[in-house]
Amino acid sequence: MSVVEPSAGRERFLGALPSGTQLDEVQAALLGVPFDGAVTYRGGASGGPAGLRAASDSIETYCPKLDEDLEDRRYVDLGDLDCSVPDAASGIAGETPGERLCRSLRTQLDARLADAPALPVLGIGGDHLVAYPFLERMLERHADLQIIHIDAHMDLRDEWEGEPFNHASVLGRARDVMGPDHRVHQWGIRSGERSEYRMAREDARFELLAPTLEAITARVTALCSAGLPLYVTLDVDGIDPADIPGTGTPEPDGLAFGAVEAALGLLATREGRVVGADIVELAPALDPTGRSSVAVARLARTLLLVLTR
Ligand SMILES: [Mn+2]
Repeated sequence: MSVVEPSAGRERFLGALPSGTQLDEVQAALLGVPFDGAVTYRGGASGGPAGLRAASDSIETYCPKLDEDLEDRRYVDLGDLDCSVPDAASGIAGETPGERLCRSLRTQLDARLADAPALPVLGIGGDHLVAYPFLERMLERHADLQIIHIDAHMDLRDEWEGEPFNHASVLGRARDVMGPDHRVHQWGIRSGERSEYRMAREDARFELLAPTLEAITARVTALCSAGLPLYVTLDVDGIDPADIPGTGTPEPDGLAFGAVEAALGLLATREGRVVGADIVELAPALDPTGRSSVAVARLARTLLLVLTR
């Protein structure tokens, strides 16, 4: 049984339980993945986990919109995964550095959760590539997994400069291992190559929802009623850069912060089954005002309330 050490003070809602907490005593766990070596424009997402933990000090544990308080929930911050990229001589399988990194992260993830394999986990990136091992693990565990993909970008490329495992191709790699009953519900996407849009249109397992709260509400309600296992991969650049400028690949005309918070909040109130989530692409250093990290901490609070219900 793992003995876990919180990585922030108790006044922060991340790292909220004292050291010595056992994994079978908690309802969810949080894991940081401070890696941004797979970005295509600007770095900084490696600072995401630390920035989010620090910003969690600035907001309350109580969510007035949901009338729920994280103080009533039991979760633990398991700290960060080792994000060093294994080289070809490391013995870790993988044709490319990105693939070897994903293998290494997956191995660490499985080891951390060996005593509680079904425990819902919130992964904190890092660039979007780090979501791959979390997604892959959930796709393997749930043959009918429903992925809610909130993002500005399709992320369905074959490769980026010769690397198939990149933040611009992470959903493409997930697609490679998806089965016939897996689905991806995309929301907020407004950027991609023509070929990525074509791929999403032609693959019946993908659906691009209208960028409205009504569209996501209807979909979440239907998925929850059907009792299907849900996984949320939240790239913060899905939200408008006016609300979250601290991200590496901003794209105008995004989702309103309040709509995204409301959509995630639905998952806390509907009788759904959310088996895991990640938040990626927060780059605190790209926003000197600090408001991006605070905004993302609000979304992390909501997702923790979802995962611990
Ligand atoms: Mn993106």
